[in-house]
Amino acid sequence: SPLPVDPLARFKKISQQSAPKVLITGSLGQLGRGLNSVYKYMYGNECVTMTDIVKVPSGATDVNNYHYLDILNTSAIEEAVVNKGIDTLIHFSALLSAVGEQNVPLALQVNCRGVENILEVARRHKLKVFIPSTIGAFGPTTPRDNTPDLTIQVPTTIYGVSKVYAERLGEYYNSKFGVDFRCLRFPGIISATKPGGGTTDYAIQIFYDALEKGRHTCYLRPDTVLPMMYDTDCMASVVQFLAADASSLARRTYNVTGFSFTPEEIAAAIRKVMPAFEIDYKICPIRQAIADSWPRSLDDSGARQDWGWNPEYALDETVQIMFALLQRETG
Ligand code: AKB
Repeated sequence: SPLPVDPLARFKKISQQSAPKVLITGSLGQLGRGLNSVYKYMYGNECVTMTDIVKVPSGATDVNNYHYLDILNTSAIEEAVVNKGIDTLIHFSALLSAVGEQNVPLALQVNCRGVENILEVARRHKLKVFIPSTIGAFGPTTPRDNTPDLTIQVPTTIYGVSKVYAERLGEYYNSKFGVDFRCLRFPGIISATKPGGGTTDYAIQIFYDALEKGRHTCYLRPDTVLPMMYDTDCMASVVQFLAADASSLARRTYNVTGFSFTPEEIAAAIRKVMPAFEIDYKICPIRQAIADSWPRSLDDSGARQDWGWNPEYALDETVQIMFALLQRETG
């Protein structure tokens, strides 16, 4: 069935600039494939090099120009940058919040050593570099509603600690060495791709379960409010932020967000499309504690003012497009 909106249409507006040469790390994760499609659509097949450490899933038709790249190996990153004439690094490799708690040494390696390597390569080769941060970079002492760009950041997960480190190290590389570092703090991202190891993952799994079983068992309490954003808005925020003139940026790290809801509220939105949908709850204490330490909503007025950020999807539109995409995927 046709999609309610053409997800790529808005990117035409941004594609007036000359084509960047982009390398994406962790490109087979939740966000990489979508961003690859957007850049390909805007500038043609050759502008993106996708990299990761796993094999391409069989049947994937959207993966092109793909290479093995271990972000813990600085000279391998450099080799790819030099060989491909890269000018922009988009660093998506990371262990997410829930899985990070299960393997702290690996989280430190991937999330901290990886960021150090990426920033060093960006410094040496004068690259623009995007590293996402997250609501996880805030903690229980942060104001939880309308959390501003500049506020208390005392996270209680290794994921959050590593993301504050990435933010601070990137800002330091910017002021000390002039590296064009850019960073957005994302809420939970809702996409038609399975994520791995996050606290906000239920907001994706709920759609797969709705279509497969007509019901979902949620690991968060029904009243847990978290900020979220639909995939296309997330892609637009990256592309638009990277294209923004450096002189318009008041800082290098901004909040961006879409809308906030509880499991109860998303279940109600799903029932508008699938009236028989049911939800029940089996709380995971680890993920609940993480969610309870995070903001309920983000203030992204800085991004709106400085570089024109403007999300397009609210909850109902997100539900509609998720069903349309997943139904198309499963035939
Ligand atoms: C997670 O839940 O860990 C991520 C995030 C909000 O950064 N999706």
